[in-house]
Amino acid sequence: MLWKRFDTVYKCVGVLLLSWASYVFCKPEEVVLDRECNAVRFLYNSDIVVVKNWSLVPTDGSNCTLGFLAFSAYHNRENPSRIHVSVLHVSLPGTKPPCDRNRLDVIDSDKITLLSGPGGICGEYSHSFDSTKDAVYLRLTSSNATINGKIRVLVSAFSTDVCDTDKEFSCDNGRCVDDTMACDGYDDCGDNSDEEEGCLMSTGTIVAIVVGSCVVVALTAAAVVMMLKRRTRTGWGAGPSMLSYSVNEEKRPLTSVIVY
Ligand SMILES: [Ca+2]
Repeated sequence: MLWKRFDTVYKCVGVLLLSWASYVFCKPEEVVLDRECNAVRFLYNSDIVVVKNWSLVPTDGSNCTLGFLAFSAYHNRENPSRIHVSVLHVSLPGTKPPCDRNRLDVIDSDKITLLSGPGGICGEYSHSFDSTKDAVYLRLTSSNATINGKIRVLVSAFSTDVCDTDKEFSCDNGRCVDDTMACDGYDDCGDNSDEEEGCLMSTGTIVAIVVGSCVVVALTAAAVVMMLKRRTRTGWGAGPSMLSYSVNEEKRPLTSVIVY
């Protein structure tokens, strides 16, 4: 009986954990550049590109290039999706462009045009770029396998076509991005309109809400159980009194009985 009383608590915890998991798993997928040299990935929404093992990046004069091809189920090939590239963080040995030893280049769909300019990206640099068509390439060139550099780049597919409002978020700048990219903590529109103030809660805030809510529900359930036990002991509210009479009972006059 007591076990069933806490059924509501378990349901509450389940719903809150599902909400938290939904928030966590809607984050952009992390893509490790050094594990996917010379590959091309389909980009349905957004990815975060990082480098984890610099010894895997060629230092023989060649490079490590990872391509992204925007793919959307909502727009046709006559009006293909494009890619917004946002360099969130770069820390590469060097000072600033032109970068000679270690550099990151952002290359347009034609595989020739350097969106990031002829000097490349090194040192500490933060900027964003838009592809002209549906592909973009990140090219990493390194001369040292032991450098302790860091790269964190956001690539986001967007469209300038008419938005499918059932499945896409309409940015203030006229772009469309997948619904899953709204309120995920990253500026995918390019004008930050998909990250309106207050729409994103930190992981700590979410954990605090989950724990706090479940404690409140557990305490409420415990109070209800204690109240029910108390009622059982005192008999209060245990059912109708045995002294009650039926209002429909017919009142008959007393008559004398003659015994022979
Ligand atoms: Ca976003």
